[in-house]
Amino acid sequence: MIEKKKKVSAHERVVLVAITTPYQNESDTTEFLTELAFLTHTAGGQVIKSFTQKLSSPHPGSFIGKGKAIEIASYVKAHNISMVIFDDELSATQVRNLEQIIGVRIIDRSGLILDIFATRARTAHAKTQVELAQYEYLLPRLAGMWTHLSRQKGGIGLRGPGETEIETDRRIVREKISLLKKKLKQIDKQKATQRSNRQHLIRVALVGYTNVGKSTFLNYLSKSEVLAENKLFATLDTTVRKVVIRNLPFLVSDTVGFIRKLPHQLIESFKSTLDETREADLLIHIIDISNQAFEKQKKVVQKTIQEITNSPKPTICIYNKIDAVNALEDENEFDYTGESEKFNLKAYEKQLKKIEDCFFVSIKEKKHTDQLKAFIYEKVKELHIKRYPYNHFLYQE
Ligand SMILES: Nc1nc2c(ncn2[C@@H]2O[C@H](COP(=O)(O)OP(=O)(O)OP(=O)(O)O)[C@@H](O)[C@H]2O)c(=O)[nH]1
Ligand SMILES: [Mg+2]
Repeated sequence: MIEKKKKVSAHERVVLVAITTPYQNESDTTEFLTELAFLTHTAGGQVIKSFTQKLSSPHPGSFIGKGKAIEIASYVKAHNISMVIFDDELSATQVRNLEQIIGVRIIDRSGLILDIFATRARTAHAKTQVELAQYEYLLPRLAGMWTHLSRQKGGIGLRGPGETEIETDRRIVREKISLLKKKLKQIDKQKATQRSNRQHLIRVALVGYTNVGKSTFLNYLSKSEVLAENKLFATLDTTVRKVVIRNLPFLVSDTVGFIRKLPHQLIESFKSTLDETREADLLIHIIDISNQAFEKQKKVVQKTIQEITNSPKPTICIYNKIDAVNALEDENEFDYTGESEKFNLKAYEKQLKKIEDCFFVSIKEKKHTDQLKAFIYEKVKELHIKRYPYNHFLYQE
């Protein structure tokens, strides 16, 4: 029968694998591997080593070359590794072949992300969404899993289960999927009613890559306690808080963070979590400027926002964690040697301010947050007057 166990156990010794291709250069691969290591850490695993291979395209049968797979197999044996995680999505055949060569469990980035989501889901809504995504992910992989399971039972020489059993499982999974979809529809209906019952207030949505400080910012604004921690996907649900700046109340939502190479099953099933974002009057896009890949992360978020919203929305960009950036003090100063690798934050900020509404802050250390708050107040007030012209009492000073 279908087994839905947690994929990564605590302190599991893990090896990571990524490839460089004409579409993903070496520095991209390094960034992806850093992120994959953080994801593994979030899931409770311990990364012992990473392997990379340069390929013109992935091998259809085993993703990486056979020689590389054999090299990994001998490393795995010698270092007591129990799992290998690939940065890209693997087909059922690739998983099966790799498990045969390497001899330990193989999962891919999508499987790992789903695993993290599964352990972090708290509410019925998030749990249902994750479960749906897991079954959608499982469906095309059932055949591969069967071979794996029969081998695990020590069935060397035994034949795997017949086609009929796989078919039975496929049918069960499909039934599960349609049941979960129905359940989600029901939850969505309740949520929509909740949203329409809200007072006439401007709605602001916090968006951003995972771990940039969205929940920390909501806590700062509302003085509430939303879980914020240095792990990926600390937040899976949407939290909405009423915030009051001076005498102006408005609603702020904090939601799931984005990540590159997000499994498409997850985007699909998490669509309704993003309803707040879709319906918001103003977006606040938080960026972690201390992360080397911040510009790419920003683009991924912008692209995802474009996909879920119909028309562009007014947006404020917050470049957070300036306390953690190795920056030059003066905007006219330049690091000619390039040795200290210092970032000219001030010059960069000046340049960006010409093209977008942006603030460079440290939410944690409350650096420049007062100016930011004042700006948010002005923006919300402007939107409020436009939207509710008769509702004067809210913004009279
Ligand atoms: N150095 C520094 N760290 C910060 C700052 N703001 C937030 N953090 C830290 O960044 C980590 C992630 O913060 P969260 O608020 O959980 O981030 P998030 O965007 O809600 O993350 P997810 O919900 O996981 O997507 C936490 O460890 C915070 O303490 C800051 O200004 N500077
Ligand atoms: Mg969060």
